[in-house]
Amino acid sequence: MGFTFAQWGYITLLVACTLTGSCMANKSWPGYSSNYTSGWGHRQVYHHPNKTDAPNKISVGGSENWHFGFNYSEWALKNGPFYLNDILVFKYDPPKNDSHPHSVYLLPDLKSFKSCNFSHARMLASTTQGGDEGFEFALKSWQPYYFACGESNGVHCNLGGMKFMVMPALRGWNF
Ligand SMILES: *[C@@H]1O[C@H](CO)[C@@H](O)[C@H](O)[C@H]1NC(C)=O
Ligand SMILES: *[C@@H]1O[C@H](CO)[C@@H](O)[C@H](O)[C@H]1NC(C)=O
Ligand SMILES: *[C@@H]1O[C@H](CO)[C@@H](O)[C@H](O)[C@H]1NC(C)=O
Ligand SMILES: *[C@@H]1O[C@H](CO)[C@@H](O)[C@H](O)[C@H]1NC(C)=O
Ligand SMILES: *[C@@H]1O[C@H](CO)[C@@H](O)[C@H](O)[C@H]1NC(C)=O
Ligand SMILES: *[C@@H]1O[C@H](CO)[C@@H](O)[C@H](O)[C@H]1NC(C)=O
Ligand SMILES: [Cu+2]
Repeated sequence: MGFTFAQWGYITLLVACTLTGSCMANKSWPGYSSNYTSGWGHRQVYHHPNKTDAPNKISVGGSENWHFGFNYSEWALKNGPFYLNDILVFKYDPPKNDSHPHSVYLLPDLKSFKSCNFSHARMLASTTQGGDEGFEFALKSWQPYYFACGESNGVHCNLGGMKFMVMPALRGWNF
């Protein structure tokens, strides 16, 4: 009978916070839920994005995959914008003696991207990592990403069209 210790604690907190006006916004409060839209303090709480706002998985080049002789800059323009936390999937065949291998590099800036200068590039995926389900890369930061194939001394990047730039867009700015 009577209140449990936890209930008393809760009631005490309620009273204390009513008196001090400091009650808002502790997410660990009982009764608080992330779906809670209005209530004590008339606080408007963030609505979770629904499934249509979830990160997308995009196959780079679509059905073309990642190969020499396709304009990936154009593809990126037509298929964008891509959003923060979206996942790009690069699919390409592992090296065979009858085909040229590919890879995925990140170039450090616009200048090196334009000139396909790999001297400070970072390899994201080797020539063997594009098989099966492909190599996945998540756009985790709000920054420009300069992707390019690093094979044949920059020829795939320069002449083969195997480069594109992505600036992830932010979700939730459409309300
Ligand atoms: C929120 O609650 C947690 C756990 O009860 C506590 O550690 C934290 O200090 C509280 N934060 C604020 C701002 O009251
Ligand atoms: C928020 O709502 C969703 C769907 O309506 C539900 O699945 C989820 O459990 C709710 N979350 C909380 C913390 O109540
Ligand atoms: C999800 O959000 C979109 C766009 O805001 C809306 O059109 C759609 O009806 C929503 N779906 C659900 C299940 O709430
Ligand atoms: C690729 O497409 C971009 C954007 O449409 C264009 O600016 C560029 O000239 C194209 N590159 C080639 C080699 O056609
Ligand atoms: C091509 O690959 C096959 C098997 O992987 C190998 O037996 C053959 O020697 C290779 N040919 C050349 C020209 O490298
Ligand atoms: C490539 O970039 C490096 C470092 O930014 C620079 O030192 C080098 O001269 C560049 N190479 C060419 C061919 O521009
Ligand atoms: Cu290549």
